[in-house]
Amino acid sequence: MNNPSDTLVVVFGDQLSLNLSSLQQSDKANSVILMAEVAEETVYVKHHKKKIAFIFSAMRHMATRLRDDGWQVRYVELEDAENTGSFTAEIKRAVDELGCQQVRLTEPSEWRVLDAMRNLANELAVNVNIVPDTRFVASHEEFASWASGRKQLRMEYFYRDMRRKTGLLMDGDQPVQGRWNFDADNRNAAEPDLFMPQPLKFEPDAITRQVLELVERRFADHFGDLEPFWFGVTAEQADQALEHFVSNALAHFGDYQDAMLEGEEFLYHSVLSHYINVGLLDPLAVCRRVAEEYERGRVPINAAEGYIRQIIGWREYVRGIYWLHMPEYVERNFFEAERDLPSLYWTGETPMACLRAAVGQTRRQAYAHHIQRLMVTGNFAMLIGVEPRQVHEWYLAVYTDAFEWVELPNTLGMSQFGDGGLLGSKPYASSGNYINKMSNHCSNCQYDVKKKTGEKACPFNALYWDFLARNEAKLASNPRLGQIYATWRRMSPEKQQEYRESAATFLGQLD
Ligand code: FAD
Ligand code: DLZ
Ligand code: SF4
Repeated sequence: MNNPSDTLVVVFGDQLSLNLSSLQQSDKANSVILMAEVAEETVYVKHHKKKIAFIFSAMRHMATRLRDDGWQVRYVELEDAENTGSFTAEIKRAVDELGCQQVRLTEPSEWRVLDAMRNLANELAVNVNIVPDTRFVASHEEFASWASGRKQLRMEYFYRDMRRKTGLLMDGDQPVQGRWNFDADNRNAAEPDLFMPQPLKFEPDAITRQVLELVERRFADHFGDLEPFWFGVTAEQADQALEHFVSNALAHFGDYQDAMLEGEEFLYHSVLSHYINVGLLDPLAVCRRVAEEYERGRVPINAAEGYIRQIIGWREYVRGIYWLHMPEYVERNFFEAERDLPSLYWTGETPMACLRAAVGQTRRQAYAHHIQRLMVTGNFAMLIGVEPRQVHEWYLAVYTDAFEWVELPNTLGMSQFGDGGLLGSKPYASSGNYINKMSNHCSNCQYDVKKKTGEKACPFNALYWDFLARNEAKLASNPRLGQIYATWRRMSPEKQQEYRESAATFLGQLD
């Protein structure tokens, strides 16, 4: 680079979008793009091997694509001799070596990195221009203004505003078919089906194979199976995966959204979150594609609405909560839970069939669907009282789609109720009954889901009541738990004692 007025445009590993705001505001002739594989990002939590491979390979493919499009790209590989190992040091090195006059970046998705970038701006002699990330429906300001003055934040109301804003599934100013939410139609248990759809899988190309070799060598002690590695790593492949989902699974997405089946890792889920979160798919474009299928009469409303709600509703809502409450959000621990995360979260070794299935596929695929995350691994951690930060760090490490802005509110808020009800109105606590209703795991389990206490009883049953009893002072005033506490109080002291002893025996044997 010879032009001293050049701009260094920093593109992070989850900003792999050609329409990224920092790129749109820069010109090819006077800019150099910096992309860096840095050790610091790979170990701040020890990410699943597949996740590191996915991000590095997608970054390398993006660099090639940007060069093909005429950009100058400075790509720093993990093992480059000069690699300093951190974003800030790599930016400083690039500014010095290239003589850049300014740095531009799209706002990092995580508070930790934004903070580092703001500090860097104070240290560098050149201007650091941080521009908003326009790949979301709601800006930070919009969410903050929606939230301000409300006593309680509820996703459903925010979601309706996002429907109005995007015009998705709208008939003028009314929702199509007269209802905003078709969730009541989405509670079916799935049946084993030989023709169950599978996500589209891709053969690793030469770039991915190089990355796989690197990850195997450098991150052998990280959790998870690296191979088979079948994720797409380009925007074109992510688009193909979207089309595949739309044609094969979307129609049943709603019906079986909450279902779990032994041996079926994906059911009718889209398995697109990792593509969306790193920028290979645009969330709004995905929703438009889904709405189009509904408008053409190819999928029912409960599928299209249910799917779109996850993206313009939940995804946007959790991002809003994250930015409204960071950095203190991560410290929250409403129940003052202190237990360490049991080792079964890493080994998958447990006689509990539902947990074994969820952890096992997490290890194999770096993926589990929402109900497994919420009602199996999340529910169990909350019932046994694991410290929320440890639960958070586990989820952040083990899923390919996990970036703190989306993972933390889902884990600490939605699944652990660690924020005391900021994100959701009541804890997602349940006994074995829920898992039995929504899955066939119990028939494969050495525990008996119908038994309430004792050695053979499903541990979720006693743990559920023990959790409620332990936290009565904090939860009893919650209007949504009134009936449950009334049931607890109606139990005889002997019955209550039996539940609590059964839970204590189980917990005593755990790790
Ligand atoms: P589908 O079931 O096909 O859903 C469609 C899309 O909707 C997803 O691709 C995703 O983009 C979006 N979506 C669905 N639910 C949510 C949600 N609650 N929050 C945000 N987006 C949502 N999602 C992440 O993207 N990253 C995470 O790190 C993450 N951590 C989670 C941790 C816990 C404890 C829980 C309960 C949920 C978490 N989720 C997370 C939300 C959800 O489980 C995943 O988005 C989903 O399982 C991804 O699989 P999929 O693409 O097949 O999703
Ligand atoms: C998750 C991740 C990993 C493992 N490695 C890198 C990396 O080496 N370089 C990079 O730019 N991004 C990486 N990422 C994604 C970042 O953690 C993510 O982009 C930041 O959290 C953004 O705030
Ligand atoms: Fe899970 Fe209990 Fe069913 Fe076993 S019996 S699969 S532990 S819910």
